[in-house]
Amino acid sequence: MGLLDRLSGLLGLKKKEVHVLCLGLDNSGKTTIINKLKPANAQSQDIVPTIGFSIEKFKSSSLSFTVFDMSGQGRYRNLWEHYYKDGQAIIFVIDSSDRLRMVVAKEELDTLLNHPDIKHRRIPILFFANKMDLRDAVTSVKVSQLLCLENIKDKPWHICASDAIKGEGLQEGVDWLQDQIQTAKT
Ligand SMILES: Nc1nc2c(ncn2[C@@H]2O[C@H](COP(=O)(O)OP(=O)(O)OP(=O)(O)O)[C@@H](O)[C@H]2O)c(=O)[nH]1
Ligand SMILES: [Mg+2]
Repeated sequence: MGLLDRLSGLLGLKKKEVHVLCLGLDNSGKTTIINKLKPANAQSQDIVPTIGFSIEKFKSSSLSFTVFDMSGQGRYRNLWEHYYKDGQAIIFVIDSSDRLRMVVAKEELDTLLNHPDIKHRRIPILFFANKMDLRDAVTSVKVSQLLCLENIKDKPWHICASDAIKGEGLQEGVDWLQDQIQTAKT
């Protein structure tokens, strides 16, 4: 750590760093969400399907997030578990208009929740019921029922309806995550 870093840390100017995993099926909108959380001048105009994973950064009022934006494609999903240990929070994104694959999203969530590196930790999970702008989208309450979120008793979780293209619902989610992380550390 450099002298400047240390000084700004001591003065409380430096934001706490948090490692977050962004998970969910391909095409659910993970990269679009993370991109929208960056300052306008750092946002990419061209979002393409993620290959493997990509490391992104964004800040909230008091935290500095490093996000592992994982690919949701079937062939890359086995990469997710290698990053569970270092994750301090999870953002799980669902395409609310993709009724057909909701059951696959649930399977992936259940596998995640039962993983030894996750199962016994009080890691906060923020769900985005994304693509709310689409006509076929079901409500966040319905998404929560389809994924049986009420069964998650040992971890703090929260679900937000979002439209990542317009950026709606994202701030509410990040505010919740920030609160959880700060409460856990104090
Ligand atoms: N209508 C609508 N489209 C969205 C929304 N969020 C993302 N998209 C679109 O959905 C497509 C997939 O978005 P990505 O952000 O690449 O999805 P991803 O989850 O990162 O996908 P992988 O990287 O393949 O796992 C893109 O065409 C986005 O523009 C949303 O809220 N509403
Ligand atoms: Mg992506």
